Amino acid sequence: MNKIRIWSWLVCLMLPICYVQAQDTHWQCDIYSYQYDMTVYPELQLDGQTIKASANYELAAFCGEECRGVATVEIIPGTDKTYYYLRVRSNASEGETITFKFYHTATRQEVTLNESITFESQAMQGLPSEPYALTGENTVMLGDVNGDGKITNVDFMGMMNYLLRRSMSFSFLEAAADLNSDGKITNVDFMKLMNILLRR
Ligand SMILES: [Ca+2]
Ligand SMILES: [Ca+2]
Repeated sequence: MNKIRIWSWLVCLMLPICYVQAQDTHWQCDIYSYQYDMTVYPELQLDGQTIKASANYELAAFCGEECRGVATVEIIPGTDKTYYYLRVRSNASEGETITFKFYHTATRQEVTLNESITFESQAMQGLPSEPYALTGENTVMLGDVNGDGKITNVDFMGMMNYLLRRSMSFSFLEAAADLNSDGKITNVDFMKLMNILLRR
């Protein structure tokens, strides 16, 4: 009896957690609706530059318009290196065409990537050490942290205020501020932005 009670409690506790996790991502895939899966270790390359795997860029797999998997961001133990891990689902053991998109959390844009693969149950595309490149165009103008389509002194002040943790009058686009695409906003990005403005 006690065991049943403990399990009931655990289930009650777990349900809200599962619900919250499902809401955390832009796209969702009902993994229990599919019989087969394959694994992709993708790497996002925008305008020829590798983007560090992070929650700022959500990667997902599609068959037509149906989401077939959302990548998680994994960390290589003992390092600050991250990689995407994507389980792709299907109800056909092979043959479906799988395409990919990324969602940019700062600008809320969905962008379709250039590559597609053919689904094959239990297959693996790429490795954490040798990821499969998914290429596309960056929709963010790096340095344009207020998102008005130009790089001006307003962006410079915005960047400075962000680094000094001061408040500002516009919503700060973190992805546009990461000018060296290392997933962090630091003085290095600030110097890069300053160089862009000084070159004008
Ligand atoms: Ca701007
Ligand atoms: Ca950076």
